[in-house]
Amino acid sequence: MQFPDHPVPIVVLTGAGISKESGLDTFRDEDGIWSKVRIEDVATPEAFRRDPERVMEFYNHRRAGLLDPAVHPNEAHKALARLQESWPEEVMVVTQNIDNLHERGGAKDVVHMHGELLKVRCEACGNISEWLEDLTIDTPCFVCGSVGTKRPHVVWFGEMPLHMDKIEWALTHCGLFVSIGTSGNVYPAAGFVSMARLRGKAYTIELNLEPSEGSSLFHECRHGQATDLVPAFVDELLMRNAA
Ligand code: BJW
Repeated sequence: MQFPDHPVPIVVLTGAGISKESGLDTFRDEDGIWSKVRIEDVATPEAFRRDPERVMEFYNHRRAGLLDPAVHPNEAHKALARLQESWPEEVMVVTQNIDNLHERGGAKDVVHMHGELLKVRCEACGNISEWLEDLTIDTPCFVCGSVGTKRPHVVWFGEMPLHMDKIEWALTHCGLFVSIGTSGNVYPAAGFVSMARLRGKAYTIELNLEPSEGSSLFHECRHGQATDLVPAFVDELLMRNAA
């Protein structure tokens, strides 16, 4: 299969690697988050039921890290916003990341399949609201007044990722699928490349520091830092389109 020779709808999937050069940790690299805390202690509904304070402390720490003034969107986030702005067809950015660096880099309508760190959800009334401070188990819901029902608006293992209908539709109708900075360890995101190839008949490209778990499934792989690879790839796409 060849690289598309005309503008096609694009789906871009991003993971923690795209935000690494902005100063946010990845999960499965040697110094990543899962080398410091156990998934079973902080990223499952069971962990939250067993020890909500521990889980909230984990997300409070990461929220404060994201709000650190030294953390900015990098050239890879900005390049994807430039692609959305200039590409004649739809460019859907689907991210597994719960940070807001795509939006701050200028991207529009970002699909956060694993939730958002700067939002909390009330399990009693379902209200989702922006949240920039520490969250505690005593924080009442300002909509329904319940106490002990607020949680980080993130998707833990065993929970259903968000916006799946919209994502699957886009994967089925895209002509190009680009996966950036993700290790391909977590489903359903790890299965998107196959869905785009088989259902969408898309050309598929991986841009990652190193070969991911599923790198053999892609038509093409480029390896290096996201801030080098992504701007160069976007320039290449826009030049092909201009030619
Ligand atoms: C760079 C770089 C640089 C570094 N430049 N690159 C099918 C088969 C087997 C299991 C399952 C299956 N389907 C579902 C499952 C179960 C499970 C799962 O996948 N388990 C696996 C471990 C096998 N999946 C789920 O539970 C999901 N839910 C689900 O499927 O629901 C269906 C269902 C539910 C109920 C009933 C019935 C059905 C939910 C998954 C939730 C994931 N949540 C987390 C944490 C929450 C958010 C948070 O706290 O941030 O999401 S886990 C964590 O991993 C986080 C990430 O979004 C996710 C992916 O990680 P990512 O982004 O790939 O990061 P890394 O660190 O792994 O990789 C970074 C990459 O970047 C590396 O390759 C580096 O080399 C690279 N890199 N620097 C470029 N500068």
